[in-house]
Amino acid sequence: MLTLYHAPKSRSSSIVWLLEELGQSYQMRVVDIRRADGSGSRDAHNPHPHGKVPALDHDGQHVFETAAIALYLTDLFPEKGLAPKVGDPDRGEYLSWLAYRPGVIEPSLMMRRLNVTHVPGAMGWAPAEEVEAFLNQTLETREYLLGNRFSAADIITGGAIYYLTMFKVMHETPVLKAYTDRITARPAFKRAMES
Ligand SMILES: N[C@@H](CCC(=O)N[C@@H](CS)C(=O)NCC(=O)O)C(=O)O
Repeated sequence: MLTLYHAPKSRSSSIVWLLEELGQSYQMRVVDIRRADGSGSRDAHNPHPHGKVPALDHDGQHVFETAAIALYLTDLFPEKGLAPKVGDPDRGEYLSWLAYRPGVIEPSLMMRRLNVTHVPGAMGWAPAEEVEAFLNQTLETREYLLGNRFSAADIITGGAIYYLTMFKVMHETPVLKAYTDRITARPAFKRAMES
């Protein structure tokens, strides 16, 4: 049994989208979380070590961190074709894109939003302008992050591009707009947004 600990309009929506793409049955436990506006509070029913979402329970195995949950689920259901398998030439790039969201996109764009100066050499991620340039350059010639194949990287990292451009933290360009329109046109995305 898969149980997703979820809070509406949060990072766990990416995992709802992924589960909908995978077509798996799962249980959703909606939990309260602390929100940036000061509302909400840590929920005692949430097994996440920091009271955050998403968290996943799979027959007693606990997984947390969005990228780790995505990798866990796509490895669990390889036949669904949402990720290159071990040995596939796209596997390395897939893993890189999964890690790129929490490791590079989120910290660099959050620094921009909070007006924090990037210190070259001191931070483990590139400045926001460089990240944007890299994403635009990549997606200029590709339909999806892995080329012409949709994968969970588009849900996790593409989903972040969608939210960050929507909230105007990342600059929208025709390339990024065409890409986010493409991935959010999927029926599974629309189902996930209803949860
Ligand atoms: N690095 C985590 C971040 C998770 C996270 O911060 N989730 C937010 C919701 S979007 C949350 O639960 N916030 C509540 C809190 O910080 O206590 C991941 O990628 O899963």
